[in-house]
Amino acid sequence: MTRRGFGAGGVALLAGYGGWRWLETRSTEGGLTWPLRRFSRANESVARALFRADRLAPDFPTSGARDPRVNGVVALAGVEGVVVPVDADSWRLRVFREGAEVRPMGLAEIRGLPRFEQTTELKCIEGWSTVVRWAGARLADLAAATGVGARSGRPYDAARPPADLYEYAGLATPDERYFVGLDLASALHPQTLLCYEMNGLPLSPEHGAPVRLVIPLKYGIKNIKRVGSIRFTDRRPADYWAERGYDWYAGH
Ligand SMILES: Nc1nc2c(c(=O)[nH]1)N[C@H]1C(S)=C(S)[C@@H](COP(=O)(O)O)O[C@H]1N2
Ligand SMILES: [Mo]
Repeated sequence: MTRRGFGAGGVALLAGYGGWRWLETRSTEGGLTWPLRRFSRANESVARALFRADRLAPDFPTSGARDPRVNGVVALAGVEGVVVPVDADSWRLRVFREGAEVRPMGLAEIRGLPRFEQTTELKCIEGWSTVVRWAGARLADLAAATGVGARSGRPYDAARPPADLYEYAGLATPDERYFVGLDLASALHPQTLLCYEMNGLPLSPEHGAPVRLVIPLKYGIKNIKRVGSIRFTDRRPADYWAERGYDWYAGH
């Protein structure tokens, strides 16, 4: 090694050690040393900036649609792991606006919203993906028709959302054992659907009947099955897999 090479390496080594010591002595915020925390915040704002309503997940030819594997039965199955169906007639979607409950909606009401079909990829973070034909209502239309997406609580035109929209939406199963948090741009994205049909048939209990979320710009973990409640809020909602170490945004 030349003298010069050693010098540079030594400086880098010292800088590395010094830098690590410096990081270690910084205050922690939410369990992360603050420069790292700031870095992950920067990533979040980049993720938000990229997530524009005109960014669409690809739509595939319907002929390529297949049934996805049943993956994850948290809040669907009893102790034996067997999925226990819910009764679609008595099922209600409970809708909240920052604490205040708006009247619950039945399946007929959700089916009464404009119907959309899309053939998109369901991508699991485990590494598999399946193209699926989905049918359902846009969450954006539900938020607009009921006014639940806005702080005023007044219904609005989904194409011209008001300035007082909430920042987040949180969805949970009826028993609240599985739950996801979404930034509002993702929740109100035109491909974010409350689905009641999969590949031309009514949704099965294993895939989330009566209604599951399909959000193709996010990984499978955000595609909550058996939705029981939706809350529009300004506080970032809890998220089942974010609590277990995955990225809260989980976009791809
Ligand atoms: N209620 C509930 N929804 C859930 C899960 C779960 O365990 N419980 N798993 C998620 C994961 S990790 C994936 S990949 C998809 C899989 O959907 P599928 O079973 O319809 O293929 O559901 C998501 N929604
Ligand atoms: Mo998944």
